[in-house]
Amino acid sequence: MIHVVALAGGVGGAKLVDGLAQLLPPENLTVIVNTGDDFDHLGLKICPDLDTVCYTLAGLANPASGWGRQEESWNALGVLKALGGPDWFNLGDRDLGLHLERTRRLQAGQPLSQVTADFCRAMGVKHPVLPMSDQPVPTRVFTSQGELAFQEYFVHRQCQPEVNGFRFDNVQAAQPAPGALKALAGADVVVFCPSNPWVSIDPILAVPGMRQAVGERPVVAVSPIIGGQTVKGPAAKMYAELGITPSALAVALHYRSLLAGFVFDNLDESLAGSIEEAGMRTCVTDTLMVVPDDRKRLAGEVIQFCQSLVENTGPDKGK
Ligand code: FO1
Repeated sequence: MIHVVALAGGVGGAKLVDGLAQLLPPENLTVIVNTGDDFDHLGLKICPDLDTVCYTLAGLANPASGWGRQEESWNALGVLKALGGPDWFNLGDRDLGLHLERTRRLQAGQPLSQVTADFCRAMGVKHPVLPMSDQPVPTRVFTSQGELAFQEYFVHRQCQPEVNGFRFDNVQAAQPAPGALKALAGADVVVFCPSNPWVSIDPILAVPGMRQAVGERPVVAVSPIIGGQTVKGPAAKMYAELGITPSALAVALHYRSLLAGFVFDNLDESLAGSIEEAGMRTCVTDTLMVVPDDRKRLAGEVIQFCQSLVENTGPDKGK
């Protein structure tokens, strides 16, 4: 059975990770998660993508939003609001409990990767989930309304300001989290989940050493864009604002130099020729994950595609 390292951001990425985790045992799947979205809020350290992946794998995620927890209550937020505090970022009571404990541990000097591993164990998550780095690498968004912190852009301003670039603060001083490079070196294939290329996958690749380690393995990306639109989030809007027509082809070209294979939706079948011309193999299928069973089905197709790439190209580059 193949060894996979999956790179993931938030909700879309977490769904595919969940499917992969249903088919691959913990020793065959490691997940590396974007932490560029992390921020300090109300004195707490919030790690939205890490939490989304962990809650999803634990079966605790809110099925409606994809982020936060199921069976959530909002008493603390209600009190905060009544007192005139900042209530634009929705933190539920159960979720807050996790943020309190993570913040306490980080302040006591534990690295984020250790805290995440401990929380995964406590929540029954068996597959290794690693933050991209233990050092904070906050994403900054350059917009028509000035430079914004990521969650200020994403949640507070609801992705409305026009985007013209990104910066991953502090990235040169960051290192891949312990275990990340080793997992990549042992992987038969790296899967880029259907996450935002600009602000979910690029920050992971920007951590020094990560792009090179990924580039030494065959890489398969799953498109987060279907029919020119993003399933969730601002990826398509970002492409358009950056002057690139949003499409599965645009995503394939975004990663081009890294990719051995690209998985995209039946709706975009007509792009197959152009994507293959860019030098990668293609897998055209139903990539929309609506109901829980879709995750396992798509993950099965991705694994099969990865296996065929690895078998046909030998143990080397897969290209
Ligand atoms: N996304 C929202 O659109 N609105 C929110 O109020 C919100 C709160 C929130 C709380 C905890 C958490 O882990 C995630 C949360 N998210 C919220 C999602 C998150 O900010 C974004 O989806 C990611 O950063 C992008 O991947």
